[in-house]
Amino acid sequence: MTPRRQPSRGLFITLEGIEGCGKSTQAKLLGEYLRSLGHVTVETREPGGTPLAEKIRSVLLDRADETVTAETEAFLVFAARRQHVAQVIEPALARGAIVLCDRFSDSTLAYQGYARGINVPLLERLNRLATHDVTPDLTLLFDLPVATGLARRRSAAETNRLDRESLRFHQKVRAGFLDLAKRHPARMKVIAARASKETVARAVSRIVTPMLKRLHRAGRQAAIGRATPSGATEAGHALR
Ligand code: ATM
Repeated sequence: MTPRRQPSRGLFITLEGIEGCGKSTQAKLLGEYLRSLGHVTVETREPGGTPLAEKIRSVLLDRADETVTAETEAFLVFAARRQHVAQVIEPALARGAIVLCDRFSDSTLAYQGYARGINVPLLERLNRLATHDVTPDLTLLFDLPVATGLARRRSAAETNRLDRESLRFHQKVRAGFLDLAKRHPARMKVIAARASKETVARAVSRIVTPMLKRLHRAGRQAAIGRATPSGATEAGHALR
């Protein structure tokens, strides 16, 4: 498993949390905000984001009457992720876009690891294979009590196979996300998600805005790097 992460000029932001935490709404609002500032964004989701990965999503979330093992879930998610990273995320970052991804690797650790019980370090290794070491620059974790999230979610028109898991399962997912945030404090920022969507959106922009300045500076440096005679190095990724 060779690390193949190339320096890129874009910014990779993931949005995570339990069901009903409001991350999809916040992804949309953040995308609008970033585009209003003139940034190019790519909004995508996992599992999914390419035609093949969306098919895998349907299989994963299907409510058919067949028991699905934890490992089956993990392999489906990783297959979808490899395709998504290769086809969408890496090219977008290479073009300098801001990629907003609704769920990514932390969901696998929270759902298939902390909640289903697959060894987390093993999932982390498999994840490196699936992502070729593409790691978010920032992960926004929208946190709220499980009962609140599930009540929101279950009032929605459609529920999927995982929505219908027990309260205990979703509590383990939430605890897993919070543990990951403790382990990765520089990358993962916890946002209280019980407030109104406007209040949550303000909390998001307070975190994201300073990163845009650094992205802008890095972009300028990269342009200067490219303008120099051959042999000069390009500026690396904005935040690495
Ligand atoms: P959304 O409803 O947030 O799009 O997520 C779809 C489901 O995929 C979500 N389930 N519920 N409830 C969590 C699940 N999922 C995983 O189990 N592992 C993963 O790695 C990812 C990305 C999603």
